[in-house]
Amino acid sequence: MAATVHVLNGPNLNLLGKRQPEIYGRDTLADIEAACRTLAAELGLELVFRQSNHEGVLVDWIQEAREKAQGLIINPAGFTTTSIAILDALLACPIPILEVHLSNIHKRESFRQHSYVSLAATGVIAGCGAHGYLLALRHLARLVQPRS
Ligand code: CA2
Repeated sequence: MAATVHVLNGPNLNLLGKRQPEIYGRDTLADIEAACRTLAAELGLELVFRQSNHEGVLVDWIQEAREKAQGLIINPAGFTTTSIAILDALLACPIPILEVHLSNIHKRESFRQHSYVSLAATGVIAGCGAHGYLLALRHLARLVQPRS
């Protein structure tokens, strides 16, 4: 059976492509989803791709991933630096977790540079734009479908 990867996106990422392209690029979230779907099909992965502006909804989806997914990609956006609830949900989720940021958060304001989510992440990709999601998918494919 194909492994399933859930991709979760946090607050304001629904605005991608409409504002601040110099920081976040010109791709919309729908463009990123389409690229992820194409690559997931190539890699033989099932994909669930979601965005919410609400912390509790993201916690519910992480708990759902715990039951239904073999790998998780999360761009927690503004909750990266604030949400212990999201961190706790991720710590209770025993599957590989890749944290993705479009921008290089380490090159930006100091308040963006600390991530609670990184404490639960298997790996972190930042500063590769929309391509970061594809890098994360490729890496998860190696983790969830190890070659013998
Ligand atoms: O670089 C990233 O992916 C971030 O997670 C994006 C978050 C930001 O708070 C993090 O520090 C880094 C912001 C997402 C909001 O994206 C917008 C896109 C277009 C217009 C307005 C916001």
